[in-house]
Amino acid sequence: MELWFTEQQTPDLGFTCKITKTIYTAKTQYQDLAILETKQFGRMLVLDGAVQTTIADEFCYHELISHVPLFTHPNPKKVAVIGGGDGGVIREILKHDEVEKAYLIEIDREVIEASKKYLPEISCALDDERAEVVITDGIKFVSENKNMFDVIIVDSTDPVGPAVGLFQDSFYKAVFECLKEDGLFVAQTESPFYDQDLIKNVFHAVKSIFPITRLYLGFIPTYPSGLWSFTLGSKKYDPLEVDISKIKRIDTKYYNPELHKALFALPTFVQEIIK
Ligand code: AG3
Repeated sequence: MELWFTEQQTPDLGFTCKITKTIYTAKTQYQDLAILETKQFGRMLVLDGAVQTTIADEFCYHELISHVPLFTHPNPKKVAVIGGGDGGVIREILKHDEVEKAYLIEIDREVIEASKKYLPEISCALDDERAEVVITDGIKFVSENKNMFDVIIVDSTDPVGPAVGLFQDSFYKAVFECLKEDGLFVAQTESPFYDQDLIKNVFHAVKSIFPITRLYLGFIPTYPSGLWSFTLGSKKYDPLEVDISKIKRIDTKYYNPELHKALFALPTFVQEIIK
């Protein structure tokens, strides 16, 4: 018998994968969690029915959300990830030698535990001595800590359920305060094809708080429409002013220095969204 998993990406569109095994399912305190073995993408983490990451394409998302901010900041020593319990962003952050400490601020302990057990390729750096896991609400953490980080990366789920607050103006204000005086942050901000209002609202909210606000795009095959956006807010450093000849070569499959600025070149319909 064939088994298929479908994420209902919009009320009128599904993304369907053939699965060979349901590896693990749980109802956590915050969400429904599943680890599936798919034919096309290998093991897949699903939260509340939405694909979070897969072994085959996780590098696209994790590299894009990590290396753009980290290579924009000249000396990122203290970095925080809000969400991202699978550990993929932490793994990428720790490829940067100057990083002294990377904090994972995750609300749902069970995401971390399931990822450690079933997605070791992604979660492998969580036990690194430079990584520190804090189980708490990201909004609370960011509000309670001031002037602490060089870079903050918001690796949230979609703006429904536990992540709603991570897309609100008050959260971006708290992120601003939580960053050092020359700090910067990046948040994943969904698909420019399906989530135009969200991108517009986030962009303008960030722009009203941070001196520099930029949107960049990447391709993530398993996410709605494949085309994905990231919003960067910075107090001082502009990703478009980076001297790319000084970017160190690290082991990546998507990110490279030549792409660093090119990612910010937007299709006309995306320029329109943030105008
Ligand atoms: N966080 C962003 C996932 C958004 C996907 N949305 C969807 N499938 N509807 C991914 C976490 C990876 N560390």
